[in-house]
Amino acid sequence: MTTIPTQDELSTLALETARRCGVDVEAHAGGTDSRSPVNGLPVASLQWRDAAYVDEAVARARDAFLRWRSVPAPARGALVKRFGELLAEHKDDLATLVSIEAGKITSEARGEVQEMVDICDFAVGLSRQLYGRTMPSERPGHRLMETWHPLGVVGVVSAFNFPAAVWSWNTAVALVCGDPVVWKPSEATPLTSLACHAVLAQAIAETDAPEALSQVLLGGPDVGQALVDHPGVALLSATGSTRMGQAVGPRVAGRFGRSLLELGGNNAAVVSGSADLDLAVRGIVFAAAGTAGQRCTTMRRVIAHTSVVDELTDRLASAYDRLPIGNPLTEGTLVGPLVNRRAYESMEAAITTATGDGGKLVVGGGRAHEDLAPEAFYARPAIVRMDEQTDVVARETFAPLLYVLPYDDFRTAIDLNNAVPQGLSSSVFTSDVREAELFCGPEGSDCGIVNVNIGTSGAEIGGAFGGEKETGGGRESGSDAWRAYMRRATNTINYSGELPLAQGVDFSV
Ligand code: UN1
Repeated sequence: MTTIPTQDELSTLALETARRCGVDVEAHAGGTDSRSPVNGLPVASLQWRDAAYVDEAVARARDAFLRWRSVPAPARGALVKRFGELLAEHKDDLATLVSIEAGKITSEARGEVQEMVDICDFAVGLSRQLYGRTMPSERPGHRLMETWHPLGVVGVVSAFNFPAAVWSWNTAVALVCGDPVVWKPSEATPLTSLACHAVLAQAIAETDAPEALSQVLLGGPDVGQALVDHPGVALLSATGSTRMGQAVGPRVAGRFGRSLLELGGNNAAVVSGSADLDLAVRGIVFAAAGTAGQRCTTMRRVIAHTSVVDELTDRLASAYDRLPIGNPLTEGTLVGPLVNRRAYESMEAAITTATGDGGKLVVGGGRAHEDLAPEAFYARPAIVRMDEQTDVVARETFAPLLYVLPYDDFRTAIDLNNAVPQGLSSSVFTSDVREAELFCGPEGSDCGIVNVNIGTSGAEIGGAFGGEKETGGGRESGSDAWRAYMRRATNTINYSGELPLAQGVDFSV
């Protein structure tokens, strides 16, 4: 039986932890309550900014940009190096805040902070590798090349479920690219964001970098909207629902700003008849029930070959029966709470719709620990066996709800994988190299992340993260995602003493 901390216990722990990360809690006190999903009760009361303040914040960021853009990139890397060291020192404290505000179990919360340390390492290396190409010029005595320059102020709008790591992916890379960041975090996770910012502020102070390289604006949707609309924000990186992205994308495009969108996912695993089922079960349970189903990469669909679908479903159901649900701060818990009542209700509504469509609830559903924590929403991870991919299956329900569908022919499985509006992550469990390659190839999964014999979630930072279709098309984190944070100049350098024109044009006077 789990124990749920009282309001006092949790609030004291949260504020003390934030203080240890360098947050001046008293200076921010007052105003708006935030609740912890752990007990559903208020954990902190903090001042919110209003939309009018965004102007001032962007102006400060702009000043910082004008200085930071001329600092050599490897010297910018020195700031990010220090930031990564401080994050590692504060790993446990930041993880505690993530658990309290996002409801993540300790191991996953620590993993989130590790992801921040990792992206700092990556960005430090990147600070010496912001490569441009050189191209052969068609003209004698000419050189053609491209140079990458800092872009400008980056606005980051982040979601509750990765309240720290997603900001750090953007921030570590933006900083080495020469860009300051103005951050509007989720309303649900204010202390985590203040703590992350405080750690970065310390690194900024220690390395004599401009203070306004990092700003965090606690506030409501109006603050996010003001950032979206501000002409001084060169890149707006937003993580959240597809609906949010549909509002943000066109607004930023309307002012010819750049946007980087990380929106909904409806991620599937195809489990072939040749799959190693032990591996598949473990991979699916982590990806589908881990983080209480609240990752954008959470597995929401399993498309299993008819020869294994029954056995797989039974084995998943028995694993689900053994999942320890409860206080995410307690050792041994694997499934923490949902973020709020709305999330729980949408899960229940989806189960009702799915069973109305002919689906069979195999395991889970309903609430755990209602007696211990009447204001919190601990959902029992659920599996619904479906014959067909109905509308509700094609929607993203941000909760631990997994649909299992059968298939006969591998190409049908690929079609089912792709027949949803979202395109973030996907995986195939198979021992057949031809199936694996087909799934990864041009006729295979249409997602931005395509895995073999691992689940859909838990990507490393080294790769580019993001997806297609309603997922928004953005890529952040590793690989060459840095290019979104810089502007490219193409340079033609003439050292010939003549002036030959391209394409053989003759214009002699
Ligand atoms: C998200 O859910 O918004 O691949 C990000 C993963 C994590 C990031 C998820 N590295 O699951």
